[in-house]
Amino acid sequence: MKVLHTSDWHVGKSLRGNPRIEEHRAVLAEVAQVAEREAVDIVLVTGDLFDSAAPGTDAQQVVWHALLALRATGAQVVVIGGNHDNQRALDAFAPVLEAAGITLRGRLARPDEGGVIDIAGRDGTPARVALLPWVPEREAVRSEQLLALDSAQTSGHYAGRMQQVVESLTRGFRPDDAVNIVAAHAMVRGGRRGGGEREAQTVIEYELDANIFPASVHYVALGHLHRTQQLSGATQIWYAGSPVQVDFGEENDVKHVLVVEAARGVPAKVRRVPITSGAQLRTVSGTLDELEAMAGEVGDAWLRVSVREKTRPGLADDVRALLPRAIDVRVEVSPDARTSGRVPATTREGRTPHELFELYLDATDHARDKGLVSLFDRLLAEDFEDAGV
Ligand SMILES: [Mn+2]
Repeated sequence: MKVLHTSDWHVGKSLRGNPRIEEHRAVLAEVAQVAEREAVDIVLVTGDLFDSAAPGTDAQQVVWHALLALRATGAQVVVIGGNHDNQRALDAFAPVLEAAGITLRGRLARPDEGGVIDIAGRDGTPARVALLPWVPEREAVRSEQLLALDSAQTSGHYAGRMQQVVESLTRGFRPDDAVNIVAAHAMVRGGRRGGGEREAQTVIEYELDANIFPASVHYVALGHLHRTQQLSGATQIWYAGSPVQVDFGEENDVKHVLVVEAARGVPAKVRRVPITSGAQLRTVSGTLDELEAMAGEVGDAWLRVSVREKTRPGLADDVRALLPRAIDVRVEVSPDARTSGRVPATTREGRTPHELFELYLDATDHARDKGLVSLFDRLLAEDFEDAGV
């Protein structure tokens, strides 16, 4: 039996106001091509389909279309909610997708109420999948306990409750009966962050131990962290990671989906399949001349640019004219300016504001821009007028 595991799409995510919807469309089409080519039996999408709890209509169109395209490959499609998703909204929509043969579980359900599902592969091989969507802390721990416990106790409590949840979901698993799978959106200890995850929900309070997944499970499909990675434990435990670089913390990551080959009674084999349709995120630095020379080579990458020039008005615009995909432009402060950034008091004595402003520009490595100095003079004069001086 073949399973394709993908996660953390974050559709609707924009970068400093630049929409990435077309990128997502291309990336998810590539994921569907992999599912088709590999003729997988099951596609698992382990949460954070959307970047926000109130996704725009274009983001919704891309996600529903992608799920239907995956289903059209002949695979069974199973989806759980992540912390970025509106988990209740996913559940409200689930019956519609169910009619299309797609299982969508926004929130945790009891094992006998949809928390564990049985699926047959193309050749009739049975699979049993336990679904563990993101569980917010307030739902795992009763509110009065949250109030009465300190952070360390609450942390243990969350992990303890989640361990009970996993035990209850996997109680019926027998390694020889079926291919047993857990699909979870969770922070599991030992995982390395990508950088684009929501900080508050990767903290220690939410950390689960990898040992809560029993050896009777053939494969644990995790979502939440954006870097593709395997965790050590009693079985195969993997984060698929996001199929696009979600944030600059992920700029050196290769993005993947995972193709898992599993059979009853033997350990699963996991293979990474790179997904390359997304634009790269890159950090570059240099003088304007050096940046101009890079323009051909950076292609369609989104850029964080550090420019090595004296600060002056319009510098960022000049960088964007050379590199239109520069979404973040910073001026690199030279070591000289950093150490001599202050004008000594003796030099300041007896100077006019105009002279002091010029000294400040020199000392902080700014160009002595005539326009800027005269703007300073004008503002200073206005200020005196307003004050009735
Ligand atoms: Mn997440």
